[in-house]
This record gives sequence, structure tokens and C-alpha cells, in this order.
Amino acid sequence: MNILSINWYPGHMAKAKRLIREDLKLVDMVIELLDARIPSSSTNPDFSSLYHNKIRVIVLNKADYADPDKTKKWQDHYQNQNMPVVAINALNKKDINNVRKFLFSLADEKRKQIRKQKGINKTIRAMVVGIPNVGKSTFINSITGKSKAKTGDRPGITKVKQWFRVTPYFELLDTPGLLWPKFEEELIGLHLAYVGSIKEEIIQPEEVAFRFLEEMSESYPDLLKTRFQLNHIDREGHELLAEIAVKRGWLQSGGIADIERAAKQVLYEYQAGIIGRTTLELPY
Ligand SMILES: Nc1nc2c(ncn2[C@@H]2O[C@H](COP(=O)(O)OP(=O)(O)OP(=O)(O)O)[C@@H](O)[C@H]2O)c(=O)[nH]1
Ligand SMILES: [Mg+2]
Repeated sequence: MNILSINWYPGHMAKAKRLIREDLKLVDMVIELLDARIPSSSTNPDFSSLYHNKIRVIVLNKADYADPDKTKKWQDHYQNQNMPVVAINALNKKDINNVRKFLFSLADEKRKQIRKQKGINKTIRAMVVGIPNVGKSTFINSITGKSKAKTGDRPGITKVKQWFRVTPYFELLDTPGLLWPKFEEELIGLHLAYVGSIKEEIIQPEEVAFRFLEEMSESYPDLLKTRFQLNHIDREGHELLAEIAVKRGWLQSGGIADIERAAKQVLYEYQAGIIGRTTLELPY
């Protein structure tokens, strides 16, 4: 079964992509937010060539939901490629203070360089990009200390780009979340669906939840057992989901397990970090 409906790529994303490409000309820095649970799948392959000549900063966001040891491996991976990287919870004050200092020092360095070359005191502009629901607007609100950017626990909240002034010399651009039309591997689409980056209406929640349970039973069996009180997890996803539905009392008339409800709830609990801290991908 295909997890996505055919022709799922929304027209507004194609349009947003064009606008982002144009705006890239105006910015000195790109802050790329990745989901710390799936750094590889949340990297937009369409964009890597566009970061040429820009300061590129990787932010592993929602690190509070990720496995700390694996986050460290990802940080080392980017550092080894000389890419500035931070791992944060965008809702944590201490994390945000650190990342703010880090960004200001990068921006200052760039400003000094431009002043030396051109004799002007330029405002440094940074574009915040990333997949839907990764936390771009939350990150901007935390950095500016205001809640001007609209946020929400669903993908597709930010519809248009918007500039935010952080200091007289540093501005951030919020952008709509972007995906790309074709995933190289099915697993990329699945991982994006697990973390809630793909709209619920265009995925097959049952299929996604089956695959999620099977993957978790391999990678994080104890978390799965504990959260859903399962004894035997070496079974197929649909059997696991049926047992979860029965255990939680989600039944349809006639006492049949309500698989659709259970699928949505399991995915919601993962997206909300309730199941526990996981990282589903490693840098090698
Ligand atoms: N636990 C946790 N939640 C976060 C973090 N960052 C953002 N969130 C939550 O993630 C959800 C999505 O945040 P947004 O800031 O709206 O995400 P976005 O990337 O702007 O999404 P779009 O505009 O739809 O592309 C919200 O419920 C935030 O509260 C984080 O680091 N940790
Ligand atoms: Mg947003």
C-alpha cells in the first residue's frame, strides 16, 4: 500500500519554493531546522545547492524528543564537515539564549567582514527554512522574545513569509514549511509522516502506524512495551495496533478494534513526545 495519495504535492508548496529561491538572494545566512529525530529525512535535497555563499547553520530542533546519544553523533557529523550546528528545544530558555549568542556572533563576524570590504554597516538577514511543523515559527518567537509568528501542532501553519527584527542589525525570515515532490525512498516519507510533517488528510494513518510500530519494535522495544503495555512485540504492525486498540478500549460497535482511531492516537503520542525519546536515523 502506498502511504501517500497520488499527486499529493500541494500547489502552495511549489509556489512557496519559488519565493524562497528568490528570497535566498537577499539573505546572508540560512538557518536550516531539522527534526532531531530524523535529521536525514528532514533535510530538503532540493535546497543544498542554493546555500552556496551563505552561512549555513544546522539547528537540530525538538532535541528534547530525540535520543541524546544519537543527537551527539549527529552534531559530530556536521561539525566534521565544518558546518555550524546546535541541538535545541526551541521552547527552552537556556537553549535559546545559547543559540541566540551563537547566531549573533556569526552575524557580527559577517557584518564586520562586509564593513571592511564595502564600508557599510549592513543588517544581516537570515532565512529560517525546514519541513512543515519542525518548529520554525516557534524558534523565531523564542529568539525575538515575542509571539508574533503563528505556531501550531499541525503542519502548514505558516502560509506566507514574514520578516522579524531581532536587533537593528539582525533580521530573521519565517517561511512556510516545505517538502519535495518525490521521496527517494519510502522510508523518508514514512519518517516525515511519523513526526507529523505531512498533513493527516493525505496519509494513510493505519499504514503509517503499522510501519511505525514495526520500526519501534526493532529500535526502541522497551519504550513501546512500556507505553502500550505490550508483552510480545515481535509481531506485525497491524496485530500490535489491534492489541493497542483493545487495551485502550477503542472499539467499534460489535467490539471490533477501532484501528483508525488507534492509528491516529499512536501517531499523535509519538508526535507529542509521549512515547519517549527516540532518534530513528544515524549519520552513517
Ligand atoms: N517539544 C518541542 N516542541 C516544539 C519545539 N519546537 C516547536 N515545537 C512545537 O512544534 C509545533 C510546531 O511548531 P511551529 O513553530 O508552528 O512549526 P513550523 O515549522 O513553523 O510549522 P509550519 O509553519 O507549519 O511549517 C508546535 O506545537 C510547537 O510548540 C521543540 O524544540 N520541542
Ligand atoms: Mg511556521
